[in-house]
Amino acid sequence: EVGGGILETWLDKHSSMYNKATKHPFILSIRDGTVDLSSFKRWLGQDYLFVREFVPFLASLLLKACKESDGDMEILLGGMASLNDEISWFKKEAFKWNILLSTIAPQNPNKDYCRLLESLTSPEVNYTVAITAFWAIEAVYQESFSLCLRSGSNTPAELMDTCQRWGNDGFGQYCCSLRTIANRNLLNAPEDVLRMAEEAFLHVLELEVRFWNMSLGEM
Ligand code: HMH
Repeated sequence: EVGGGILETWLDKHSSMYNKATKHPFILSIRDGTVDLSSFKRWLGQDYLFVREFVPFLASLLLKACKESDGDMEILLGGMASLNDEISWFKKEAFKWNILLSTIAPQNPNKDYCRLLESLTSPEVNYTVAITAFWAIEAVYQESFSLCLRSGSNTPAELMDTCQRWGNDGFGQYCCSLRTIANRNLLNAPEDVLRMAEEAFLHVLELEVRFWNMSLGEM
């Protein structure tokens, strides 16, 4: 069930935008070992704020999944458990880098991304649209950070833990499960839902690029 779905069609159709999101200069600088640590610290602080906003979105998705399918619910519940761990990890990591999380204010690209999450949290938003966006959000990080773990990469030792968090095989499997779920729902979706899901997918890619740009200090 890996290839041949609607998401694969969209990945192909929008491959240039997808590559901009998954092979961003910020990620390439981590992989090449040339990363500016102030950029990394900016990313870390902003992503902590993003992940906190991610919780109500995932909660709303879980609520929708409970009404749709038991199998989906279990996968998303696993995601919720990881998110709990992730928030603790951010706190530990911030301490390691001397970042005071309580003093960080969200920058505009982050605010815009959180606004998208908030709009997708509404009960009126179709489950298929929301799960498509959720898959895209997770897949961009998985693809990006796994690039920094490939053989031949020059990722600094102190950033390996970060890259492993989203680049590890378990997270890769999780993203695969999300893609399967989204594809199954898209296959049965009416035309207007398909259009909204593709729009949400593109919106996520756009905001991921802006989020990486923000980390580089370019807004
Ligand atoms: C901006 N996108 C952003 N932050 C994250 N932590 C993820 C995706 C993956 O959870």
